[in-house]
Amino acid sequence: MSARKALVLVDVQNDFLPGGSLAVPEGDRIVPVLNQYVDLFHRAGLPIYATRDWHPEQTRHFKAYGGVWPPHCVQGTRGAEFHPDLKLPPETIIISKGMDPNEDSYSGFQGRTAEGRPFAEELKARGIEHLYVGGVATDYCVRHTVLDARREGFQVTVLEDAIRGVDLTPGDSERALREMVEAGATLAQWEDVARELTAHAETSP
Ligand code: VGL
Ligand code: ZN
Repeated sequence: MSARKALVLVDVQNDFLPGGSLAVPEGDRIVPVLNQYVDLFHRAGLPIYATRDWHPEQTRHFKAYGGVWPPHCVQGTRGAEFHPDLKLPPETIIISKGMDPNEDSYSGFQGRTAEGRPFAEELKARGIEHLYVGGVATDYCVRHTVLDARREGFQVTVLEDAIRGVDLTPGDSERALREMVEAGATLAQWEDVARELTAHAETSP
């Protein structure tokens, strides 16, 4: 029997995309690809999660308070909104993270649902065993989310054509991908995933 699947979109927010305060180069190029994945999972009746960085104005995560980043994804600002071209179905479950002013919270697994349920608990309560992960940034939030997912025992497929990195140091994204694979994640592209989900739908009762 195949494991119950879910799509996880990591931090597809204005501040992480071109024009934003912490823009991932070419980050907007993945938005149409993410929309295809959203459509695929939605049609298959599978859950879709969208994580978001959701910081207070003052947090040790920001340069001004001892961190390394310029202000970004401050709660309630335009920069914290999902990219306007991202087509999220109304059933999408939002996972917010980074609210604690003393924590960076790069991982979606440090996040919670609107009801305050930790992400891992939420997934386990729904019987989800296999996560398909896309979004930004490959070398920060995608990396931390994928590594935590493996630690929590989930199967993980990284959507190689639907991620982009910051590369503060050249090669960071490549290294992050290698690390994710070493932790047991699988890399896949659109054709692989479309085939997997279609095959799954055909063999389901
Ligand atoms: C992120 C830097 C700072 C991310 C969040 O979502 O990858 N990166 N905060
Ligand atoms: Zn952040």
